[in-house]
Amino acid sequence: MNFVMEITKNKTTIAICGLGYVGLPVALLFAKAGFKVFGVDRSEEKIQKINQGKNTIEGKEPGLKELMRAVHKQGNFQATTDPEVYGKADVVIIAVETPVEDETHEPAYVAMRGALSDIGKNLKKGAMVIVESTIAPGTMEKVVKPILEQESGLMLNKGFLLANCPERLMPGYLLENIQNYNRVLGGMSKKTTEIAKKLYKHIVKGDIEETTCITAEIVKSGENTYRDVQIAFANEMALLCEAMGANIWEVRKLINDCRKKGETRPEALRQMHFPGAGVGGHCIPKDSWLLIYGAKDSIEPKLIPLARHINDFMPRHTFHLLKDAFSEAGKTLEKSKVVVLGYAYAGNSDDARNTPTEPLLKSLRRAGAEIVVQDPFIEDYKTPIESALKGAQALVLMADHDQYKKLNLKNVKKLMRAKPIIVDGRNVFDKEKTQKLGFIYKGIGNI
Ligand code: SAJ
Repeated sequence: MNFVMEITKNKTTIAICGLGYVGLPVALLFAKAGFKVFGVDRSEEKIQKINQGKNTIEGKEPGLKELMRAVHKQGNFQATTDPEVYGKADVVIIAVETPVEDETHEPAYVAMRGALSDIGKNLKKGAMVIVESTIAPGTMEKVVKPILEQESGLMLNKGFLLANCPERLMPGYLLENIQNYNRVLGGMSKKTTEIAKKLYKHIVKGDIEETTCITAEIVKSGENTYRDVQIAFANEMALLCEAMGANIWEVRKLINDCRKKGETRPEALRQMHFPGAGVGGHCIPKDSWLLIYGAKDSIEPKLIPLARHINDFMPRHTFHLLKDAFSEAGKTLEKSKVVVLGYAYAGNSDDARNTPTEPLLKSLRRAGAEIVVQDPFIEDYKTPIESALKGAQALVLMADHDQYKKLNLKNVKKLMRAKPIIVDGRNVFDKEKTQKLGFIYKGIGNI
């Protein structure tokens, strides 16, 4: 079997399955490097825009528009909805979404299974398939391999090669991340890993760390689980500080400073993360569930699901702080105007996937508040901040956009009703200063 052993620009054809915030930049970088690249996506509208050289990724992505234009000029990248192009590819890279079910937290592989079926049906003998999507450990063995074998009639490592090279992208830094971050690469055979490494070396300047498939799957979901658990620790410390009358931000600084001087063992350092009004985004809330799903028949982890519940509790806790502030002000939440600053899941982002603001809004609606959401990055919520705040009894800060950090609180107070309330979900305002101005201030971990 003549496998795709030689990765050469003028010979190797690449097909990218899924032209989202992962697949499109990867396709463009391989095309820029000189490969013939096909991009496959289900959205006809997206395909048309891409084939006109238009960037379809939302938000500020340094260099992406220029790369799009350059590749469009080169003419070696074609987008299509037609899965038959997989039959022309020596390498197929899968970059489709892998969400988890809301209730069961099990992987929802609808897009992945559809992609694998399309690819399998058209797969060229001797081709290599690489999965970049974040998947539960064991998915390559139990889902990817069987579907490809069944649909293609080829056997793994006899008729096609298979590898996992998880993406490590952050919206806003896509091209920088792909080119500079280290990558973990796990092939289903040593040979596959070697060949795939040669391919990625054309677009990745960072280290490409070779390992097994299962290890690559665990590393990707594990590195985000690590972050979720760290954030949960910071959140629980914030709740403890509220209960004991301390300021989490002073506590956090003093803890993180505890070994800075002269410590040579990084593992001895403390790096408490930031407590806040919740954990949103496209990966942190789901990757923990993907990780533990991989071992669901063997063990039931305790810490990781608990960390998820602590982080998911924080929007509710933010609502509790608001209720406490209303009692202190002697006002009722019902029918009072409450302004929520920030719908995006993170500061200076226009991404609202799994935003913690949504569960907060649910609590506010249930309490009968008159709600105004303001967010300079989100189309539906671009109300000018002054008109949003006019006549408000309370503001709840949920995303630390730069615009909110520049707010003149003296003016804010003039706009709001008597005994104005600030609930600070991201430590943007100074508690003492806001209290001096006459606000009732409640910050996460600093009340
Ligand atoms: N958050 C906290 N406290 C923290 C850090 C984050 O409450 O200390 C909250 C944020 O407000 C947000 C959510 O968690 O709601 C996620 O924030 P994030 O900074 O983790 O941003 P993401 O979701 O874009 O995570 C990505 C991840 N990158 C990849 O999956 C390739 C993650 O691994 C990175 O560590 C993270 O970016 C990053 O460093 O910014």
